[in-house]
Amino acid sequence: TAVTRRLDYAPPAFWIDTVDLSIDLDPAKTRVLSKLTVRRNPDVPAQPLKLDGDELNLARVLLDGAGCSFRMEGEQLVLENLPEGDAPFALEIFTTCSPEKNSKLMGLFMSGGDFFTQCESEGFRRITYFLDRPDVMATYTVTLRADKQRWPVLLSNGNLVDAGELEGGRHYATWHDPHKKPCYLFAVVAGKLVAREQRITTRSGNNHLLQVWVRPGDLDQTEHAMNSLVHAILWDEWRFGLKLDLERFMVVATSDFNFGAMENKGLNIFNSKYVLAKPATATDADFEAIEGVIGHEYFHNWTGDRVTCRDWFQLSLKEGLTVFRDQSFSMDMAGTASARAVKRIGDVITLRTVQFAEDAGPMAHPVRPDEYLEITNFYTTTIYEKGAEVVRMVETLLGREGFRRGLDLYFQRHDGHAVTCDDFIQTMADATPGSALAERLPQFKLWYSQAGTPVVRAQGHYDAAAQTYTLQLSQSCPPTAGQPAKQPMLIPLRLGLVGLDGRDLPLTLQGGALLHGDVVVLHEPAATLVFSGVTQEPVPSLLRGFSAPVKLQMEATPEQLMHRLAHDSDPFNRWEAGQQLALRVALAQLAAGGEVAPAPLSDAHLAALRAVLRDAALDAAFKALALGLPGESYIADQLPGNVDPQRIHAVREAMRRQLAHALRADWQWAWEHNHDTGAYTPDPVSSGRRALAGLALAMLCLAADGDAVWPGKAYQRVKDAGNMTDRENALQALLGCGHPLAARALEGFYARFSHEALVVDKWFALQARAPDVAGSALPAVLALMQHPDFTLKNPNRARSLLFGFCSGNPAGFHRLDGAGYTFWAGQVLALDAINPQVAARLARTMDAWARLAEPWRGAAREAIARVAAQPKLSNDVREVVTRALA
Ligand code: HT7
Ligand code: ZN
Repeated sequence: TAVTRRLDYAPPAFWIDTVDLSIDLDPAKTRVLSKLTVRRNPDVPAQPLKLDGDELNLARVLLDGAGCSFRMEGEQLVLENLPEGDAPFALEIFTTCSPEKNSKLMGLFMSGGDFFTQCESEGFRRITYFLDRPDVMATYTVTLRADKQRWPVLLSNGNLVDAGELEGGRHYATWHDPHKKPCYLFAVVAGKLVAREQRITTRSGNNHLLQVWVRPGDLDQTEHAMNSLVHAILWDEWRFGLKLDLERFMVVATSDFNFGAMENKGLNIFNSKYVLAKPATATDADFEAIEGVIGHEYFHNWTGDRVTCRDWFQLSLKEGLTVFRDQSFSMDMAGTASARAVKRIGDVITLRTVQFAEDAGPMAHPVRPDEYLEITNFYTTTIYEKGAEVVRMVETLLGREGFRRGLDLYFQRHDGHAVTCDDFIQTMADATPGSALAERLPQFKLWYSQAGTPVVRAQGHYDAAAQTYTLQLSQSCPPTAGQPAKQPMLIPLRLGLVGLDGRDLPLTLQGGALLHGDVVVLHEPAATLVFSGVTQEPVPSLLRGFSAPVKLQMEATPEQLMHRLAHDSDPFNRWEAGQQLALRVALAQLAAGGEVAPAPLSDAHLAALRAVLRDAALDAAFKALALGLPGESYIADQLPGNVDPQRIHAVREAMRRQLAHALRADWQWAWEHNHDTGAYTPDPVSSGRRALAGLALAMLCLAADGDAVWPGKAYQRVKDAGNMTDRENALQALLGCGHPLAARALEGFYARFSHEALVVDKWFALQARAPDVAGSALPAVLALMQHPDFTLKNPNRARSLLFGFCSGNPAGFHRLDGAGYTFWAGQVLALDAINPQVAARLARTMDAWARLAEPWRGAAREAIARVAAQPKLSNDVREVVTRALA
């Protein structure tokens, strides 16, 4: 298949106004009759109608009720002799497909004996022939027929308009969706399902039926998802004036799903991981993720469904904006300033560890890509998380009010249309004339077209006599594939100057004003800012709240960093100062060569961390983050190349052990004050306390030095914890210190939860990430692959073990003998034959291979080349490995 390019976009030659689908559901052979009203697009020169298809069996085509000629061009169905003129004509297409053979989980597939669909991006063509592109929007009526006993519930988008019995034990349901939509938002579900139901009346007085559909035994795990949905609906109306536009809104869970969830109009389909939760089986992180993903899919109803993408290059139009909205929602739900900051820090950790790495690797692409071989490879952290940062910068530039005005205009102008990233940003500027965005719109748009992470360098100088503080800023952006030279970007930098007493000094910028009192808009390659009336030498605090997705490089002494760790009024930068301190220690150790120092952290550094841990004014959640060390891959990303993953692991472990030993009494204190959180609720305060208690327990186990007390306590907690967060943390603590009790604890854990698929996933993942004692990790993973519960066919299961090992266990994976990479290659190929999307994601775990030192680099190249040499590779995996080797 050829590369698709953004600049080749052309409007469709035909429009499809209505779609009437009759689907006779059968696992082996589902019969689909599609009746379409089609008309020529008068703005496009006459040409044949080419309908997309994929793995379909075509039985019959009728044009205005009569047989007609057609031909196949590859997988496309081509009709040439169509009526002239603009008048609509009727097409009837009868096809069959086989859901039970559909292991790709795109189109119509089966999960646990039930039927589900996944149509984004190009799955609808696996159900029927169609113009499978998001700018073709139609009104859908869908009749489903199925055996009533096996599939008593029949769902599709919109409103149920008819239902009844049929002969032979079958039944039917007809659904009509009043909203025009692109086919990627079409959905069908049929199964033995039950629903938690709730009626809500919104601010505007409208009444809606909400349903969360799950398998019969899972109803007790739907309360949190339902609460999250209610909160999301109320929040969107409160914050953005966006109302639910459907009488009925449904969420359905399936345990076989390639992604997190899908925003089908009125019928969101979810990976069960993002719906099902009860305290006994789901962790705080799971509860938080459910709120975020339920919010995300619901928010798509406006940013995605009502205003959709013109083409798939515009994916970030809906995804970046919707991630920004779900992040804002979760922050508002978190409540306190501290809990908001904790959420922001979590989001930035993801961005910096995953997206920055993507931007520096072979799959680097702009937020609005220029080309793809397989679009599903571009559901990336750049499109999602960097895209959300771009929207966040728009909000920073416009202010909350201006941003709201912009979004109001966006819906006024574009509701019901398929539009572009340019349309979005132009609207935001048009709504806010004179704003920092409107003034420099073409430059801001570089965020959509330039790949790579910009670097901002800053240097400060204090002039005591003049009482000025001068800040010299410059920016650059590294070359990425196809973009050797970059232009300067528009970068909003939120900043402060921290005084001796830890309080912010007043900011007076010579010859200019700061946006919102604390934001500098850097647009030149280099700029000098002079702050006057600075009565003492300040400690600069730049990029507060992570106001732009850039790498900030600024010299700072350990004392300055410790001052900010102790005092910065911006909690994000307070945390960041601690990360910088730790990072410097790690980088110094890596640069030093020779034996890894057993105790690399200075006494002052340890004292600063102790002070944070003991600070009565700080929340436990913040403390847990501030005492956490940067991850191994993030440390690796800071190196120019020649990465030795084993040494990075050894250095970080030395730091961790020292932190465990030196602060032993403080960890014990933290444990005692936080380990009992009473009856479980997933609120930020008690989940923060559980996080800190979990960290303390892991540290105490690590510092046990042969003493059985703390490992014994951890073992006991695995047995009798009142919730999954505490239980999993305790198990992780035992595994993390390599204690022999871990094996028994794992056994007991499995015995207790073997019937809970999502917990069994955790059980596999925990072991995949377990320390590599004497090369034991890979053999353990190989043994787990033989476990009766393991299967490559279920994406969650495959991810928990394979991704857990290949990306979550660097020391185990990057073996000196290269066996980790050989294993990776084998699994990518095995998965590719089943589910190319999941295989391509696994393939991406080797993205950073070229930055490795020898012998890893050579072994990695060989493994990737082995995959690339496979003749029957999917486009998904081919694109990833070809780029990796380019
Ligand atoms: N918009 C949804 C994308 C999605 C997807 C894409 C490719 C293959 C399978 C998929 N399942 C869902 C997810 C979202 O951003 O809400
Ligand atoms: Zn989304």
